Amino acid sequence: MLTGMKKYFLALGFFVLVCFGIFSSQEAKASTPVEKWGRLSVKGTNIVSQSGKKVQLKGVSTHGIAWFPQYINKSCFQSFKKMGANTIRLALYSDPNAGFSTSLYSKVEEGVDIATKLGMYVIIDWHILSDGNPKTYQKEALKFFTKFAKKYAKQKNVLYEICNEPNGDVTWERDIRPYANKVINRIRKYDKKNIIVVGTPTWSQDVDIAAAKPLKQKNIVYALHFYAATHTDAIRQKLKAAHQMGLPVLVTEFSVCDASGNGAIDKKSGRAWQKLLNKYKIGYVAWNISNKNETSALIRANCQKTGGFTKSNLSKSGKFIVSWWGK
Ligand code: IDC
Repeated sequence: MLTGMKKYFLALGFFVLVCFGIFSSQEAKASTPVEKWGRLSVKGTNIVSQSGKKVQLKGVSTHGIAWFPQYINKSCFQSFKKMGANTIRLALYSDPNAGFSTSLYSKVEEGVDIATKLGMYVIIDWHILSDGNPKTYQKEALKFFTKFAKKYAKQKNVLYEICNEPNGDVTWERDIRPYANKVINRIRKYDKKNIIVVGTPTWSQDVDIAAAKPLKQKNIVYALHFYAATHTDAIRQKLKAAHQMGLPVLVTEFSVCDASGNGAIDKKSGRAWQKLLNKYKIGYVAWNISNKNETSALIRANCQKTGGFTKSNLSKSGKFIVSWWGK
C-alpha cells in the first residue's frame, strides 16, 4: 500500500514528466525559429532562448538597402530560411553619401514585417562605415532607434545593432562606449528586453578591448566581424581572449573572401572560424544578399531572380556558407 506521502510524490513526478513532455514536444513541433526559441536574452557568453537554451543565430544580411531594395521580399527571405537560416539582418547605411535617407525607414519596416511573418529573427543594423565614428550621426541614430524601439518593443524577434563598424580615429573608451550608453538608454526607454548589438573598434574586430570594459546594461552582445581571407589567427585570438573574459559575442557580419568584400575565398580560414564559432555557440550572419559582381555576394552575378532561390542560384561563397548551416 502506498502511503499518502508516496502517492503525492508519484503524482507530482508524473505531472512534471507530462509538463516536460508537452514542453519539449512543443519545441520539436515548432515550425519557425521564433516559435521554437521565443524572446532571446543574454546569459554569460551566450544568447539563450526563452527557456534558457543556448541559441546560435545563423543567417544573411542584406547589402545596403538603398542599393538592393529588391531583395527585401518574402520569397527571398523564405528561400534562405528553407536552406537553414533563422535570422535576417537589414543593413541601412547611416552616411547620406552611402545612401542614407529617412525614406528608407519603410523598407526597414517591410523587412521586419516579412521576417516576423516567417518566424525569423531580424537585426536592424545602423550601418556606420565611411562615417567611422558612431558619434558623427549620433543625433540621427537616436531618432532612428527611438522610432524602431517604440514600434518593436513588444515583438520577440527584433535585435538592434547600433553601430556596424566603428573605424578610423575612434576609441572604445572615448567614442563607442559613450555613444552606446546613450543609444542603449534611449532604446531601453521603450524596449526593455530585446538584444542590442554593439560594434567594437577597428571595424568590429577588437572584442578584446570591449571585454576589458564592457557596458553595464543587460542583454547586450558585442559585434565581431571577419572576412576570412584577411582576418585569420590574430583576430581569432582576440575572440578567444574576449570569450575567456566572459564577453558575449555575435558575428553580425562575415564573409569568406577578403575585407573588400571581394577577392579569393579562403576556405581554410573560413573553416577555422566556423569551428571556433560552433565551439563557443556564437551565431554568424553572412554578408550579403545581392548578385553584385563581388565574391561576398551570396547570389550568382548572372542570376536575375530576386527570390525563390535554390542552392544552384548561390555564388561560390554562398554555397560554402550555406553548407555551414547543416541542412
Ligand atoms: C561593401 C560592399 C560593397 C560596397 C562597399 C561600400 O560589399 O559592394 O561597395 O561595402 O559600401 C564591411 C562593411 C560592409 C562592406 C564589406 C565589404 O560592413 O559594408 O560591404 N565589409 O567591404 N566591413 C568589412 C568588410
